[in-house]
Amino acid sequence: MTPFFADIEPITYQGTDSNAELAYRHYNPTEMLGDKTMAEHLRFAVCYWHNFVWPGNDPFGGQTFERPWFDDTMAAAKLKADVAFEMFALLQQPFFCFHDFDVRPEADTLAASNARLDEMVDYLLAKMETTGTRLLWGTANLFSHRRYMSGAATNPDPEVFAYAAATVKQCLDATHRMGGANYVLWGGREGYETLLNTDLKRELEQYGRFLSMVVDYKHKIGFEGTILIEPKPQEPTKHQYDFDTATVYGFLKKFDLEQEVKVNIETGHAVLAGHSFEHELATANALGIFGSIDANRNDYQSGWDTDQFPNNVPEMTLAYYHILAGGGFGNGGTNFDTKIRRQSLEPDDLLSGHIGAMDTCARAFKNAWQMQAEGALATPLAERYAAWDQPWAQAMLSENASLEAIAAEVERKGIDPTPRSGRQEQLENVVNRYC
Ligand code: XLS
Ligand code: NI
Ligand code: NI
Repeated sequence: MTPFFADIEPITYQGTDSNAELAYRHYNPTEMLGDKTMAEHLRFAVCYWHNFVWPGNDPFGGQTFERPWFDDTMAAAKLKADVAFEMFALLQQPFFCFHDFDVRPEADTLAASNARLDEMVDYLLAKMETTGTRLLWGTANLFSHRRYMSGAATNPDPEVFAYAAATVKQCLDATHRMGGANYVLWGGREGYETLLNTDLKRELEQYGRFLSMVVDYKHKIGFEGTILIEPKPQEPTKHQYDFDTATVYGFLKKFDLEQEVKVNIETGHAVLAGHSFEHELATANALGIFGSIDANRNDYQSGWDTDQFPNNVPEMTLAYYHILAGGGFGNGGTNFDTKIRRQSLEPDDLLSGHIGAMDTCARAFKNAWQMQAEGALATPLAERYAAWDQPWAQAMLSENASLEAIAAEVERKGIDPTPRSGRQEQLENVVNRYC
């Protein structure tokens, strides 16, 4: 054990009557809902980067956290891994996620960086073995280093494209070796700052080719996890190509990848795109590309991607409602791509953030489960569309239908629609009853 978390005991479920700081009040990992435990339904993951790599900087100030592993050596990387897995053991969440950049210091050449990653993967694998923590997804950081300032796959310089491709190959190998359930691509710099220097068509072609090669490679090595794109409209670039779920779908369709790639939807990114979280989830369900979530919220006043822990039960209830409506998580899960505030200096602040988030999600999930079981929204929804079950209505959607035939039918039947209430307020009240 490292001294970092000192004598803090593993976090346990203590029920809603508990006043303990470090306890779950709603997340009871072994509680059954249907034929699965809450742990199996929610598939919580802790992210490596915000918790153990981010130094607490913001655009106006630098590091606020003092961590003994903040150093560019392999010894520091191993200490960081020790502390990370100690936190995973304390929280007892089943999964974690990481970027290559989070777990190994970068070396002078790509080959040397790769060797360091390999060494760290061995180190992490041993820890996964002892703690039982699994990998929800791995990913490559193709946005922090200055070589990526004009993009990775969409860079005007083919050398950067090549470097990024080699890096993703390495990270896919690592994710595969660690039994990852998914592999994520978040295109932080795949976008542009100004159209004055950007050939949009060319960059999208490059991106399409890149992603096709990622999918080919996944099949070559026999990786059975899901490839996920994480949509985000902007930040860091002014405009990102993976703007939102619908945009990603159009892109996948163009490159024949819509059966191969799904989306990892982040609460705060949905809001940045001018949507709600549930809009993005429902869209992904409708298009058949739902994969996984990053459950971190934004500050809704500042409008930035502040990566805060989820704390809004009604918002998460509707999110899980749509996830359940789509059949729940397959390979996906609930990742906390979250960071404590830069003034939250203490080790136990890291724990409090996750405990609150897991309790929020557990409450929300139970609400959603109940809503689903009782058909609270599904029954009125089915009623709203029930008239479409009539044969003449179905016929209008068949391939034989035509505008002329429908026009004749309107005249023959004297069709004259009667407007019906959408019942929005009643439905909002229904949701509130469950929250
Ligand atoms: C940034 C993204 C990032 C991805 C992983 O906004 O959310 O953290 O999840 O690269
Ligand atoms: Ni984000
Ligand atoms: Ni994210």
